[in-house]
Amino acid sequence: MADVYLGLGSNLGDRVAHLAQAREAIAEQAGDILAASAIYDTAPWGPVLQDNYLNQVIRVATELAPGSLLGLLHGIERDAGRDRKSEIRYGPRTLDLDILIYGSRAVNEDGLTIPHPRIAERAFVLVPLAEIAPDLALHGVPVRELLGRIDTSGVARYQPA
Ligand code: A4P
Ligand code: MG
Repeated sequence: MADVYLGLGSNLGDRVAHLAQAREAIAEQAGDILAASAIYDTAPWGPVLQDNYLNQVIRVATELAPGSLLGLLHGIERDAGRDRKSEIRYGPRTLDLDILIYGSRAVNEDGLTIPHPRIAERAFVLVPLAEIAPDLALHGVPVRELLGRIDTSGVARYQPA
């Protein structure tokens, strides 16, 4: 059984529903959700001008191997209407599911890198991750310490209207 952290994101369509459907499908098909951060409203990171995202991080206990888990997550993204062929890198999407951390495993394969290589520079990942796992170490550095190194001003708890 592996202790896995997943990043959830959406900035197209019914963002709250996309995250809820993802959590439901993950709990059904990957394993129990042991912890879930709040949902955060986050300014878009990266080079593409686009709407704000909702982001969340969850901790899941799974028997699935990393590659199988990634395949499952891609299927859940497709079910949310995501079409990878017609999108741009770092651009808008109905649902994005990233494997952030998989136990203590490092994976460096074509199409799968774990820990996810851009965690330390992304407030939209570190703020929710620090909420549920502040002492978790990423390459030897606790998440709460990584969080202290970046600008978190674009990340706020989501308040439904
Ligand atoms: N892939 C490799 N490693 C992983 C992993 N650990 N987890 C591969 C998941 N996928 C992984 O995914 C493209 C391919 O990456 C996958 O098919 C898989 O084989 P992707 O999500 O389209 O893009 P990416 O290259 O993984 O980029 P990355 O860093 O995940 O960025 P995104 O997801 O493209 O960025 N701003 C805010 N505030 N919040 C966001 O959620 N998201 C994006 C999209 C841009 N700006 C954002 C947000
Ligand atoms: Mg991604």
